[in-house]
Formats: sequence, C-alpha cells, structure tokens
Amino acid sequence: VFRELPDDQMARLRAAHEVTVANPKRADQRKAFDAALPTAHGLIGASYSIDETVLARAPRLEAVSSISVGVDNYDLPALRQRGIVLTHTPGVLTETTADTLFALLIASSRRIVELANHVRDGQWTHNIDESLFGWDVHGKTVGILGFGRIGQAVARRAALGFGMPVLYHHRREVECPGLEGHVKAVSMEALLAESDFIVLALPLTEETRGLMNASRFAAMKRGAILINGSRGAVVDEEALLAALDHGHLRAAGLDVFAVEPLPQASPLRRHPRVTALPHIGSATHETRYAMAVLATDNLLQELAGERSECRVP
Ligand code: 8YV
Repeated sequence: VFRELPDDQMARLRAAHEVTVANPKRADQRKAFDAALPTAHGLIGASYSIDETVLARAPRLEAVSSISVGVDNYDLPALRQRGIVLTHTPGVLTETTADTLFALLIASSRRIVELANHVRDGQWTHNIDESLFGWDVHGKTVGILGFGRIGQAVARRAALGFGMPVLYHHRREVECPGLEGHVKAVSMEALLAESDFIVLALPLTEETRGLMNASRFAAMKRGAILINGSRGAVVDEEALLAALDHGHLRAAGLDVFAVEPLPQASPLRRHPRVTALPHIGSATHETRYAMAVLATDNLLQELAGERSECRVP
C-alpha cells in the first residue's frame, strides 16, 4: 500500500493478505517499499510512477489498483507486457471534481481569492471601485476540452445552473441526456475562438501533452479564462504566463501543475490573475473515502481471480 487508506479498508486488505504500508515518496519508507516489491502480488495507491524500474523488481505482481481516475503515472505498455492488471476509480469522483472545476471558474472570473485577501489584509477601507470588479459567469460561453464524465458534469453545472452555452471538443460526438440544446460539438479552433472560458478536462496522453501552447493561447478569444483540472503537463506554463502577462488571457484557474507540489519559485504561485489550488479536484472526505473503497474492492477482486469493472483497457 503506497498511499494511506482508511482504517476499515486497511482491515479488509489485512483480512485477505499480508500487507506492507510504505509510501515510496517518503525517504523513511522507500526502503520498506523496495523490500516489499519482490513478493508483492498487488499494489494500491496513487500519485507515484509505477514504471519499468518498479515492475522489474516486482516479479509476482498481478494487479495494481490506483486510487485515481488519471493513470498517466503508470507505464501501461510495461504493465500489459507483463500481464499485470491496472484498475482505477472512475465515476465516484466525477461530481466532486466537476464542483472543483466550476468553483475555480467562478473564483477566477469574480476574483474571489484576490478579493477575500483584500479584506483579510485590511485593504477594504472604502467602497470598492471598478478596479476590483470581476466578470460575469452566467450566460457566458464555456468550451470544454475533453468531454468524458467530468467534462459532462461541468457542462451540466454550466448549462443547467448558470445558463451558459456549452461548446465541447472531443474525439467523438457525445450523447448528453438532459443537455439537448445546451451543448454543441465543435472543432478545436471554434472552441478556442468562441469560448469565454476554456475548461481542460482531458487525460494526459502523448497527444494531449503540451496541447495548450502559445499558438492555442493566441487562438483563444481575447479576455478568455483558462481552467485546468486535467494534468499540468497539458499546459505549456511559460506560454500561459506570457498570454496572461500580454493581457490576451484574463485569468487562469489551475488545480494541476507540470511539477507538483508547485515549486516555490514558480511565477504561477503568486501571479495576480492566477487562482492556484493544490490538486484538490477529488479531495473531499466523502469522495476520497469512496475512491479508497472502490480501489480496495478492485484489488481484492483482481487478487481473488475476479474481474474488476474498473480495469484500465
Ligand atoms: C487525485 C486525480 O488527486 O483521480 C485523479 O486522477 O488527479 C485526483 O483524483 C489523485 O489521483 C490522488 O488520489
């Protein structure tokens, strides 16, 4: 186990298997993690690169259960080549992550964090003026890049909650029950040019790495706001900073970064028009518990010779 689980889920694992708990990201636990690999039949955790260097030291490994929906930190070809099953936790985190993305959208447009700090720092000494105004959200057009579960949940919030026309760009047209007339599949170019908000809700793959680059920022509607809830590496952060500093982009709400935790020296950390969150997309008590339960179910099923419904294809 390389990410702490709730006690009841640890008890379920211990009732069925010998368990080693070791977070390889922690120097004081890496030795225990390395020592457990040669005899491990299963791994469970998140946010750690399970690649060839790990798999080569785990000859008995049958299943890896990720407490996440994103699986970009797993070497899928190496897992497949070894016949090791990877499972993840889709679905249970959809609504919470969509809440986070929409909160970031509103916070970025209405300057919520900046203005809350204005009060906290004792700067509210007279009636606010136009210099502190934000921008409306309701009725504006939102463009969603990546229209899977999370993207569609964001669309529901935008269309049904805030009267926002929704454009999306996805590898295929998507049926959206209840959103008929509210959402439209468009080209990447149209989405960039017509959206007041661009929400990134796609997985990190070789195709999406660096997708939001200087030319795509330039193609965005002037004054648009970028919201990233996918993976940091989807965005060229230097190009984003340039687009913000040149005034082409109005603001950015970011929950993920190319390097996490965000380095102290990163300009994104204190940029006046960036609202930065520490990768809290699914981070609520309820949802992280549900993810842990599903990940534990997945691992127990796979190690018992049953097929989990959450296998990564
Ligand atoms: C988690 C996530 O923060 O599910 C994902 O892909 O990025 C988040 O839900 C992370 O994976 C650790 O659980």
